[in-house]
Amino acid sequence: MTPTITAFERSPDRGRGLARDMRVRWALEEVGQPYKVRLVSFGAMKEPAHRALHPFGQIPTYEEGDLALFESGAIVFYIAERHAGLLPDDANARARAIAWMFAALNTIEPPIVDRSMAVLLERDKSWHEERLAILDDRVRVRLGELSTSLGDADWLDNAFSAGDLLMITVLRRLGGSGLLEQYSNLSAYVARGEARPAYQRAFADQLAVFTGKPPAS
Ligand code: GTB
Repeated sequence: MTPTITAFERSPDRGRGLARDMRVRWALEEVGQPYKVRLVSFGAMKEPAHRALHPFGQIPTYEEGDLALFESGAIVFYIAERHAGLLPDDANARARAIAWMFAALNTIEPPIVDRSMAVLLERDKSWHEERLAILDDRVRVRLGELSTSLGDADWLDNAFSAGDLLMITVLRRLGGSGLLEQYSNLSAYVARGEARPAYQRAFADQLAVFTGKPPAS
């Protein structure tokens, strides 16, 4: 059965792969699972029909037969559990890859989101610069630790996994901040993820929603 995901009808990033449906698209592309996309407006997201799929009235959602899922991390995990390619077979390596999925969403993403929200919503406040410096420092602490852990490896734990997929989508949100560039191995890591054919297909599909052009084949 072909799953259906939801995505922004009009993404604030103009389809540059920052909205969280990108993670789900990328995971589906990595495992070779075709999918459909239902685009939703900001208004429709808050209507009962969408809230029946997503209690918080957000995207992405994932529907497959009787199953309706929300939370991008849970959706990527579901996909990774059911298809080969995103989690190792070895039990210990699999558990470590899952730990990296949680690390991406629970440890690295929160300070990055705090920073982007401050840039988006608090620019006009008198204390903005002072607060931004604090938020930048918090992000730098985590990037420094992540950079040390990655070292000169290609991926977080040997083979590419759903942990890398989530981590790279999280780190991409720092684009334009200049923070990622301070860690050359992390910049190269993100570029390595973005170079994957599955990522490129997912990105082109998300961009096509905004440009109205079908992805180049
Ligand atoms: N924890 C949830 C998950 O991981 O699925 C969070 C889902 C979420 O934040 N969804 C956002 C949403 O639906 C879109 S991704 N927002 C509408 C609302 O809450 O009313 C967040 C996002 C949106 C846009 C950009 N951008 O344009 O740069 C980046 C990230």
